[in-house]
Amino acid sequence: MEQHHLTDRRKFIITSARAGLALGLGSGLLGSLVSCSTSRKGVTGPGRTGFQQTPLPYSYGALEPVIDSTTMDIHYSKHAASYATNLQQAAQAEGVDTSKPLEDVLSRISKYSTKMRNNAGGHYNHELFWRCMRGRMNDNRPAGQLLQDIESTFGSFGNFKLQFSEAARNRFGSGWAWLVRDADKKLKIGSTPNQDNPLMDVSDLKGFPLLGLDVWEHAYYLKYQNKRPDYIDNWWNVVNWDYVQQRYAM
Ligand code: MN3
Repeated sequence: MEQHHLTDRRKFIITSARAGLALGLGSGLLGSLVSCSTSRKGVTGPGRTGFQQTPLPYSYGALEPVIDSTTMDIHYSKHAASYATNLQQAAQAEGVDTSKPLEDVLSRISKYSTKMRNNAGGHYNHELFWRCMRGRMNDNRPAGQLLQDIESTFGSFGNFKLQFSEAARNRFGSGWAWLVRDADKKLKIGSTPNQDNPLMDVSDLKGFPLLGLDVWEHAYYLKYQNKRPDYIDNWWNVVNWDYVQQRYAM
């Protein structure tokens, strides 16, 4: 299974490299595109998510010991895969043009079915979630403008983590915790129920998602059982701040 991912990933990188050469892109820009999400219809960036599940950017075991390999396998290949499949069914049934970004659907989600809401959200949230993580790092923190703005908004990086963790702990039942940039370009922390997200017109929390944390039990139960706070505390060590910064710079 992991071999299969690597193969897909390699194919994508080769395709992207060709596309990059065709567009005359420098290797620096190409590098940042490669780390963004991808789809079979071509390169998509953080503001353009496709309707297909893209390859996991690392192996199932890459986030050990914070997130165990079995959880990642089931989460990616079963839970997230079925959101993508069900989203494609809903898109076909409801006449959605899947060559357009999924973000277009999310911003008008109240016009669609509950099946669309649950699966468009589920697919988008997981595509983002995988990219918001990487292998464990000590003293893992953002840098540059994002760090400065986190410090000026929340007082300190430590305070930011406390507030975000609290939002994640206190989300009753299933849902997500978020760091977003709102319409006034301010950083904001919040949470959403089920598979809703801050791009949806029905969401109380609105903004462009920079960082998302899945607090559904399927994301942590095998390793952490009922101890959601331990999962949240450990998760900070695998946040991919480079990716979050890339989204913030958009
Ligand atoms: Mn999940």
